[in-house]
Amino acid sequence: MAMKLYGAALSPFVRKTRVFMQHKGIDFEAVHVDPNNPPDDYAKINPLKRIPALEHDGRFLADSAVICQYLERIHPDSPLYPSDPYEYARCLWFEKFADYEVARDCTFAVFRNRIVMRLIGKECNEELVQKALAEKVPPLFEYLNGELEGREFLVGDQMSIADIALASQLVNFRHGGEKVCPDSYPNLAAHTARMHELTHFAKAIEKESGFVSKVLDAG
Ligand SMILES: N[C@@H](CCC(=O)N[C@@H](CS)C(=O)NCC(=O)O)C(=O)O
Repeated sequence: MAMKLYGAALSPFVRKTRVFMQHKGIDFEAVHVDPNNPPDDYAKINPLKRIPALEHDGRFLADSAVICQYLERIHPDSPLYPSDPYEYARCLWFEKFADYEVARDCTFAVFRNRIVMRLIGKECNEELVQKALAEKVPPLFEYLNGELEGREFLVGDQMSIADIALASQLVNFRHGGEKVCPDSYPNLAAHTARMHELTHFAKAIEKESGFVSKVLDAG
């Protein structure tokens, strides 16, 4: 039986997990769960009621980082974690940086206010968005831009979970009407452009952008 991935298309954590699975050629059924209104029994799958969650052979896992590590163990082909111990740890560091720091300021401040709030009929707090853009985002981008100096990928010379996690958060930044400024952060802008051009990201962006435009038009 195919695995089931519970979640919604616009979630950066779900997209990250989906791109990871697609890259590895893992078959899965996408089961829609709206994080703003999850079904009553979803707490049995994830007590935090967050997305994504994975069902495999009747067992469940939650959290994109946990799910991806599990999938890497059971599908080691097309590896998305480096084998060198230090590089492996660096990769986890960048994944965490994307999932917690970049997510907080690019997804939860910018995207959530400008898109999700409209979707659920609430007001966008543009003041909070502007504060994030002026004060919170620049140090994050400066750091990532420096780490990408002379490099194609965040760690080693192959794409890893770190690149996927970061690029996925920056899809939400883009849906929120922002982009990584190429004049201020040329390495990060180039990395983001390369990642977003990859087939699985490009298809997701195209599909999601149509939906985001409708949300904006309706608002
Ligand atoms: N660290 C988690 C974060 C998951 C997360 O925050 N998902 C959001 C959607 S983008 C969610 O489910 N929010 C609903 C809530 O927190 O109640 C992961 O990587 O899976």
